[in-house]
Amino acid sequence: KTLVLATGNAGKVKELAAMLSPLKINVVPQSDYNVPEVAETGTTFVENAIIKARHAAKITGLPAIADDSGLQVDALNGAPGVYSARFAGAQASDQDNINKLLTELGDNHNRKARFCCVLVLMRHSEDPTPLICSASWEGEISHSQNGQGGFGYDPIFYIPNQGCTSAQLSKEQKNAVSHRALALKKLLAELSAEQQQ
Ligand code: ITT
Repeated sequence: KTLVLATGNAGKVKELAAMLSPLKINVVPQSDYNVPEVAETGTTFVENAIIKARHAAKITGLPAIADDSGLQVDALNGAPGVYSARFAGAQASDQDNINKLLTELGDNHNRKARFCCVLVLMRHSEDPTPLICSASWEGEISHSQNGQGGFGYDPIFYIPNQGCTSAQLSKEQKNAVSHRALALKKLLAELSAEQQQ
């Protein structure tokens, strides 16, 4: 059984592949099939994840999982949200996005934020009932960057009960508690329930 990871984000590929590695599934990134990027025209994580999963399933002829995720900052009314990857512009680097976020938040006392992740599994490109699971991870935006692990906004995502940023967690620690880990756990539970029917 082969499953395509419908993402061009190397950080997501690493995390999802590591979390799926105990299963008897052959997990391959969409780059192995030269799947081109598709426009994320949705206004919700769910819409964008469906667009990406359907696109990869169509081109590869294989089942595909897509991940649409982002950071919601309360004091910025939920921004950057679905625009997290492109917050500082279409070609923005993770560092550009972090800089813009820290600038916009300034010294605001309300630093509450959460990562959200929606995972969509399309068994084939015309799948009328894709599996859709979501989860979030509560934290705070730190005043400065810390840690080298993870990707994206991890260096400024402070987790109070761990006393560090998500970039300071080991891969194993992040993959045990992250928004992506939780969403994947739910997806796998739904999948195994379905297979037992
Ligand atoms: P694909 O669409 O190809 O999957 P992308 O990076 O464009 O890649 P998204 O549109 O879902 O993906 O953007 C998600 C952004 O949210 C991502 O680029 C990060 O900046 C941020 N993000 C999501 N999960 C994260 C995590 O676990 N740690 C840090 N930042 C994260």
